[in-house]
Amino acid sequence: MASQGPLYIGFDLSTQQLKGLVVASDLKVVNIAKFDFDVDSKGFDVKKGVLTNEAEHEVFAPVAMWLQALDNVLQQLKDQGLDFSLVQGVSGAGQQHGSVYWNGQAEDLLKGLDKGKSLEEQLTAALSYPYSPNWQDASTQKECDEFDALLGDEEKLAQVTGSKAHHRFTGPQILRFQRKHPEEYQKTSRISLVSSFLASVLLGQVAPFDISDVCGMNLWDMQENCWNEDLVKFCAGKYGADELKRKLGDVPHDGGLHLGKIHNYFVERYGFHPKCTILPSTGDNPSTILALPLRPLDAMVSLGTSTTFLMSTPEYKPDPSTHFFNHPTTPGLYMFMLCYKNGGLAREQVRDAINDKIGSLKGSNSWDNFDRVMLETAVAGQKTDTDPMKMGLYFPRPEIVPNLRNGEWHFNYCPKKKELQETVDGWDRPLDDARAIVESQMLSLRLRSKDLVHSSKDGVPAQPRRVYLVGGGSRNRAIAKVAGEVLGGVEGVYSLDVGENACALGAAYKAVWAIERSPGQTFEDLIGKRWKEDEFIEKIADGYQPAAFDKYGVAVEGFEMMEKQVLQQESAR
Ligand code: XUL
Repeated sequence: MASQGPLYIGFDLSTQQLKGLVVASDLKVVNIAKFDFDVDSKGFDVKKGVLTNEAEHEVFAPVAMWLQALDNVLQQLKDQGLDFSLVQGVSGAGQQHGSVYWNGQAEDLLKGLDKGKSLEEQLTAALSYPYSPNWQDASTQKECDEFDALLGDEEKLAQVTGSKAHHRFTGPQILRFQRKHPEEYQKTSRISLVSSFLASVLLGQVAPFDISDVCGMNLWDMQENCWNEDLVKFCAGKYGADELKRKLGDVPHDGGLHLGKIHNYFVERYGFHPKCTILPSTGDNPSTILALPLRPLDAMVSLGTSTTFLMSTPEYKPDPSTHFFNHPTTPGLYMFMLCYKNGGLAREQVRDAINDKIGSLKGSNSWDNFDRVMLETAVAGQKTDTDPMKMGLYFPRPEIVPNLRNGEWHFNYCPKKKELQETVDGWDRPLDDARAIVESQMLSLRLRSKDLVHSSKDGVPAQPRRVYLVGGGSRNRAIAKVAGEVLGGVEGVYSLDVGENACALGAAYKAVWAIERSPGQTFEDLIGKRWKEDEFIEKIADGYQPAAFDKYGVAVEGFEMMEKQVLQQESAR
């Protein structure tokens, strides 16, 4: 039966698709529609949602394609019978760091949207540059070096902005943009992030940046919660800081701020209620932590093509290898993030090698052999306490955590002597790689999150309370078991079975909270009261196992030494 109560839309404008997901006040999903950029877009020759200029390591997306997608997704929801007049609030999530450049006509064109024409027809002319640099862009090494050096070094930049300079971060991207495209930069009246671009179109005026997503720019001072003057001035170059600040706009601190009512275009074309409220859209990672009432000490691990580790924490402990963002809804909390390039592909390569070796599943995508071999292998590949521990690094793609070229390295580690040896002596490859690769990915997470976890029970060492797995790998119970053995998880390891929808769901929940909260009520409190744990999550592994957890505490020391050694070797090459 169609829902009669208030409804909320969460959009997810990600790299390869736009999704619109509708929930009711009780958080149940009632509609969902998708637009796949490669398959569904007309007139854009994108691959995996983007265009590339390999010579300059540029990756970018045509903004007009996103406008086409927004009309299409809304039309699909209408065709599904969604009663738009019940929608009280709309929020969204955008791929992080991407920037959109509006020209001097943008405000008028946004305001004057006419229901008789598409968004693409009307707003393409509002852009001073037709493309949005994508988070996979790697064209800004020079600008990153300059950003890191400006405040002293990468530690200092991380201390101030929550992250060292990264190619994809918007500050280095804007710096390169103003140098490479001076005319377009001068014609730019406002700059949006992908998230605030989405809110702008819905609102019919340029929307401010979101308080969490703004931290993905290397321009925001996390502790002062304002623009860092030195960084903005440097980024603006000869055009001046005041001018750039005008382009960036003011940033409200409330992630649930009511930005305004939806533009009449959407009322007339799709049947939205004129009072429907637009809320700030945030980044896709901050939105993902809103897909459940994540408590401090809970961790989310996304096991997709890449690996992402997310925590909500009251502590700000920046480091060049990690990221801190303002929490998207809750002042006083931060989102901690580790963002790797490698993950699923590396595990699949080991799986395929094992299937080839065993023969029974040659050429298949089955995980049966991998899982069995991994669970039969002892912790750290150590059959007896006197054997060395086996550990490795598996990077089919260049990695960012740590910053290393693609490659594979194998080591034996003797914990008593704290000795490392680069060797495959004693390894039965590729079988021993099954446990070693999953351990390697999890040990890296344990190493880098160790300062954020605490003991939540007497006598139990510091570790996450719960580990939630999302993404493709989250359905694999064997991987979940090893993840729990390495990372811990006092209450266990859970899969959040929302498929690829976590991010859109988080955006829709944010809209529910922003509209229905009582004064001062936190997101965690409101969503926590409505969230039905037994329907939304499943416990898939026990988590903390004292003996294994202690052994991995020893292994993590060897792992850290191994990374340092490989980094040294590589820089000497
Ligand atoms: C995070 C990042 C990616 C994108 C993906 O820093 O760059 O996770 O947000 O859309």
